[in-house]
Amino acid sequence: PATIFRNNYTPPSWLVPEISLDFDLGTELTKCVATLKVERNPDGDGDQTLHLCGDNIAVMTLKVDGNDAEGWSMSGSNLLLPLPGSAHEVTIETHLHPATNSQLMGLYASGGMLCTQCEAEGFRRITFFPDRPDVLSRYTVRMEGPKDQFPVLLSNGNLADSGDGADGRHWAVWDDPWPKPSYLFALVAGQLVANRDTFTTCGGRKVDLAVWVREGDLERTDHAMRSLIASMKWDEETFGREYDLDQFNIVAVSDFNMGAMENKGLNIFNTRYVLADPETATDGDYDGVEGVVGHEYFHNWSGNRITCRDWFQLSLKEGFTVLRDQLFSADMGSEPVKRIEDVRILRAAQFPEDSGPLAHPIRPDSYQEISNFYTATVYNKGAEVIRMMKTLAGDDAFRKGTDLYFDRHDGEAATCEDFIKSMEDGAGLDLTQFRRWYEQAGTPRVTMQSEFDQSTGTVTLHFTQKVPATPGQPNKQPVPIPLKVALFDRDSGTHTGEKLLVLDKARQDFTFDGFAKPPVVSVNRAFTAPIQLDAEAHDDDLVFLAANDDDAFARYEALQQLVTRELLGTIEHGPDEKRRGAIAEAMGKVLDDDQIDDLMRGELMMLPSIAFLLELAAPANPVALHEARERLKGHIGTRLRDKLIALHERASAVPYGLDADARGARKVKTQALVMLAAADQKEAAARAAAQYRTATNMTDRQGAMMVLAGIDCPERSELVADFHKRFEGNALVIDKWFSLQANALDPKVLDTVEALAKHPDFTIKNPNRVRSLYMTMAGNAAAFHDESGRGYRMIADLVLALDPINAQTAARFIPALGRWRKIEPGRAALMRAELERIAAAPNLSKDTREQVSKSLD
Ligand code: B3K
Ligand code: ZN
Repeated sequence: PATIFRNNYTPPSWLVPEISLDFDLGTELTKCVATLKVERNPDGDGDQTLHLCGDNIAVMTLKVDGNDAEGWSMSGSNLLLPLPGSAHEVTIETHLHPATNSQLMGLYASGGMLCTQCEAEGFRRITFFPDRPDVLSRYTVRMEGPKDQFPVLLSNGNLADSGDGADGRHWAVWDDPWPKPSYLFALVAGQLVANRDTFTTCGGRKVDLAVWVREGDLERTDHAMRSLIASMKWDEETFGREYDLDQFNIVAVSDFNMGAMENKGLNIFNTRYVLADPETATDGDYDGVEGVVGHEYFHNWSGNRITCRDWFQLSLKEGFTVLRDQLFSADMGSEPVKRIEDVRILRAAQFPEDSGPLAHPIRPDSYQEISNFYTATVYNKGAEVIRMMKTLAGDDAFRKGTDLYFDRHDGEAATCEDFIKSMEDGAGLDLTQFRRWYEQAGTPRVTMQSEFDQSTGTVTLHFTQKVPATPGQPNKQPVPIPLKVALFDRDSGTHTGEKLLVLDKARQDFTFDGFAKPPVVSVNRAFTAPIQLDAEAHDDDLVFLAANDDDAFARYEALQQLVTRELLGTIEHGPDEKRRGAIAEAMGKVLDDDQIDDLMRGELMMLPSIAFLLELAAPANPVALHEARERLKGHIGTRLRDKLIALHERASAVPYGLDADARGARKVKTQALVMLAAADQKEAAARAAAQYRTATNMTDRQGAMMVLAGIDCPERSELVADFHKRFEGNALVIDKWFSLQANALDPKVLDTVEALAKHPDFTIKNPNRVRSLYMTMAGNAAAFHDESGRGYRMIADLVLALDPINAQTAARFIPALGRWRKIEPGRAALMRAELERIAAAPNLSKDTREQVSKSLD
């Protein structure tokens, strides 16, 4: 497959200022007539030929200015149309087959309804078009179809007209006044019902809001609607962004490759991020709905009003929009808890990517298949990079920078460089060296040693930084790393103020004076920089910070570091009794501390993930790491048994509610159960079964089931069956039923996964179902890394079966196997062998081919 390079960008030769699309709808056959007003681009290369992308479509008719076109040809799947002169009207008819579109890109059918997904390159599966984000057009869409089958007809923009036709047919015309790239086009037709509300913008525009779902799901849409209204208000208040159409529609679809899609005025969502009620959705699911509804809404400015010049600039919209949704969720809930969650995701998903064969800068230099670059790096590290600008600028200056960016580039297809320049000019930053964060892949490694001079009362912090080599980038330069630091007096437990240090050289020292004794150093507070920090702190200092740090993130971090140190030590030379004691004691303080709320307590109780630990231990035996982690949990559970039981009981008495206290209670309830289960399975099984049986909500039920699924006891099979029976027919909860079992800490879990793949509810055609079984198993270290290699084989078998059906989803399983360099040699060889088996298959998709070949390099 061809590699596309960022540096080869050239402006389009032809522009399409207007397009009208006319759809004659049917699930088996949809006819599409596209009329493009094309104009030669004065800034283009003067190419006489109009290049139109196509994918899996054929030309039925082609006209230029009303006459049959002449001299056109196909180049692969693309259409080449030589055009003299500088402006024409091109009309193209294509025939689409939504029911057989299993890739879920372009126009497809999902449960009888029709919907589209065009980002990144799906529009070319609908009609021939210059399918690149720097071609912006005004869209008018007419669609017509049988009214009983498609009573609801939606597209981007505002409804302009509608009416009934002959033979039970009807039609609608939608008009979007805002020029947009083709990837933001959307159409939905089907039997849907709406939860409606209105929002009046700060400028007085009354917007009709609707969340469209299938009939039975309506009662689960209130949280999505509340989240939408909150997002609209928040973006006005926080970023000065007002909505710009009279309508805003969200549609929930059960077959969807990703989380959701920000199509202008018509967001299309995976049902998973729309539907929520207490009985079927966990607190985590509620947060997911709020975050994704916010994310897609925020794209209306960061993505739609200002879009990307080319796909290398993807982080321009995604990194910024992730930061915006993170800040939104922090404002809606607990800021420190949200920060901890975001860092946990970064460490578990992005750090491994950044140190593996698929590492790429947040603004990549090349790609074969752009779908492979919707990554944790582009999204989450991209958000961290913009967060650093905010830290460096301060909140007010940062807002000046974003205001300037929105103002300067409104209506344009912009670049990351445009964003950086706006930040420099608006926020008053010099980002010359900072640009390296866009250029270089790899998580910077920072070391810190502190040195105390008794005679002068000074403390010197000695830092080094190194950005590791990554594929194609052997030599790296230092980046500016903003680090919030505080120096604590170990007697009083206080510090004299937080400082922001900017580390911009390979080695650098910072000196502080006025200390009678060596202080305890707290570094990278609030995780101001996305780095791996190796600070030489004594265990006692970590214990001190875990108990005393006034930065909630730093407190969490100290405990995580202490646990990490112990787990890495355990797999090298066995447990350290003294440290284990210190950990249990620190955890005990967490349980007792009435200064922190339960949401934070729940965070502090979670041990670092295996994915994160593998980054530090590599190459390692993941199963040994997993077992060490379980044993440490068991040790804590045994030592703190009484406190954990008391906590579980206190939390169980809190009635259901969506307020922070009630949510916090549910969070610590399950965390307590998890620790108790690691200590005494039998006792915990009874407690978990009781929690399941008395559960009034999915958070408690899922938490109990998660623990039970890992314990070989009579209640397990009974309650697993009960769960299925209770929620039969609710696809999202049946997804949970699959993933709870695939996630179980059970030696027989691979047998279970194999059996579940044959369950009548399993289907390889639905991405949510596939992920709930297989992505979960791939994330279950003890299962996936089973010594026999069976976990690896099952994932490879899945990739081979899924690739022809849904290449995008199949390719997402490759990174799990691609991590073989982090794994001890025996297992690594088995992982590689599976990658080779995939690579040897004929007709692999471009998506899977790119990921596999890079993973083997
Ligand atoms: N922009 C979409 C991503 C769709 C990508 C499909 N390959 C979702 C989002 O980030 O909001
Ligand atoms: Zn996005």
